[in-house]
Amino acid sequence: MSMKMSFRWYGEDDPISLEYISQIPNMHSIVSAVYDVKPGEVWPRESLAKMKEQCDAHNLVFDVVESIPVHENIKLGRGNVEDLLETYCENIRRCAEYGVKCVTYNFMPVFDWTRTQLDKKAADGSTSLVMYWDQMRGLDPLKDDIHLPGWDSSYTQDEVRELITAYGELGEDGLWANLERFLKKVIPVAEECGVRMAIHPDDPPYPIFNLPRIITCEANLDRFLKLYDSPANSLCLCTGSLGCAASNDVVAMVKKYAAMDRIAFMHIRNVKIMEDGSFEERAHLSDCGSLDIYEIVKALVDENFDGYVRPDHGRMIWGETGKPGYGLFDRALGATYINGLFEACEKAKN
Ligand SMILES: [Mn+2]
Repeated sequence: MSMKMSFRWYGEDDPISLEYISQIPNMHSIVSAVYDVKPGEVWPRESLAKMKEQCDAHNLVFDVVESIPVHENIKLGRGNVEDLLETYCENIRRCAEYGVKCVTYNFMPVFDWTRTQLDKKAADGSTSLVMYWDQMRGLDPLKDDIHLPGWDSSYTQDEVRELITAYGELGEDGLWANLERFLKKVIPVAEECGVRMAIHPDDPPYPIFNLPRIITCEANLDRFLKLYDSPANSLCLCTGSLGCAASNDVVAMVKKYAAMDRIAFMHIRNVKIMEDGSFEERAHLSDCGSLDIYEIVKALVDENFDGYVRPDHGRMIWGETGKPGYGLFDRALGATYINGLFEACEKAKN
């Protein structure tokens, strides 16, 4: 197979061992990050060296980073932006020194993703992450103390309010301008050191609490890619994030951007969109959700995709506990299913 299968690993604190990950058939790459420094700080070489060493020892390659977080001041274009951009570039250089080929990041204001529950029980007893609009409506982060799962608890409620107000004033146009400034600084460095930057779409791909969201749909992905026309400025195409807006034709997007060679990294998972726009994360199989995973993989194979693939979030099954979305069992099932689709599509093509 020409694609490279990968698995996210949260480092030594991850209850899932590299040994277990290496036992999943066709596993090639580890997707990880340095977790011992704050956003905006330089990643210690010792941490990267250790990560590489640990992966090497299990015949896995540490060549994908998810993610180097983008400091809020870069996204807001305020304060010490120039210093922060310099640090960001230095982190790309350091990752490249240790063999990293792909760096994922996102440009979402304040919160990486939004869900209302992380352990919603399905009829079969498995649990998964969900976002239900009836639990979201009526919440106002400017008035209420909100503790949604996944929201960075390092912020105080006052800090969250200040950020939300600042992003409201910035608006979409301001966020686009700051993204362009980021790309103009960072992409030349990535090109120099042979790294493909892969932006992750907003999750979900529409405004939450009036925060501007820009990496959301085909028109905006086109606009993003044109901001800096280089393979080093590419997408992390997350089927589950783009796929929770019914207006996104994920298969068509995969086909188009794979043909342009602007997908560096695929996150593959399925979601079920409900009538009111709420969504539930589901098993990877096409039948379990709203996305046709077979057609997505077929589009990749048709366009000779040779980038990285990882099974994105899984359900919690077989009594496993741990980081919601990031258990071993269902992600391993997902990887195996995706491997099967790739093998079948490649054999049908030849
Ligand atoms: Mn994703």
